[in-house]
Amino acid sequence: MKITVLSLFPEMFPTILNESIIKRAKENNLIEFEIINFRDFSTNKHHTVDDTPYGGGAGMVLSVEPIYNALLSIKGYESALKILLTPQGKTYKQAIAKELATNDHIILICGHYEGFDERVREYIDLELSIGDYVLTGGEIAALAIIDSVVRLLPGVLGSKESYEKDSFYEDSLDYPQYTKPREFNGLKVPEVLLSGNHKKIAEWREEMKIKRTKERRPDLHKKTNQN
Ligand code: 6GU
Repeated sequence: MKITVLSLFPEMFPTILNESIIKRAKENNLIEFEIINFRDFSTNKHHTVDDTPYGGGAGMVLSVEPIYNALLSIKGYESALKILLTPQGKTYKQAIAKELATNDHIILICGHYEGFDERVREYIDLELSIGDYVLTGGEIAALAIIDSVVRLLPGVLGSKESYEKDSFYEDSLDYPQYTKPREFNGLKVPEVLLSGNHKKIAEWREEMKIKRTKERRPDLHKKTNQN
């Protein structure tokens, strides 16, 4: 898979993309990144990428031209899935991560300031938000999306780290986990986990998943219709 990012702050990306699981996925050629500063595609003398809004009002609006020119410069851009990152987008969920992970090439466009010239939306396929709060720009949203998509690509996680038991994988939360020591400050590990009875342990985990989802995320619980 290839992920292209259009951003005015390309230096926000390398640290996170060069660590841990994403770094390993790159080394194994499972993912390739291309980070483009769309300021480089401004055609005016001062390389501006924004201007004051028509009709007046505060702040600056990102111009359509540099973004359009940057998109056209991307090899294979016609067939790539082009995604605009804004607080007005569809709320990002694990189900969307699974869908994105099936694409060969996605393009993430990060905005700043008061938003994009509305005409940018003519050239994209999907608009996403990572939740109901406002970020100063789309970069952190792009990184959240990248991280969640890359770990779903075949071969990225070993079977030990597998995503199939993740929270949200089947619209439910994870069960509680414990490791050594058996007792800490009087807090004991549940007896069943020490029993060696795999059937009992699996039953307990399933029960805890349902209990947790019901208590913490009644919305998810209702959706999956467990009791
Ligand atoms: Cl994608 N961008 C910005 N600027 N703020 C956000 C967001 C995106 N998602 C949630 N808040």
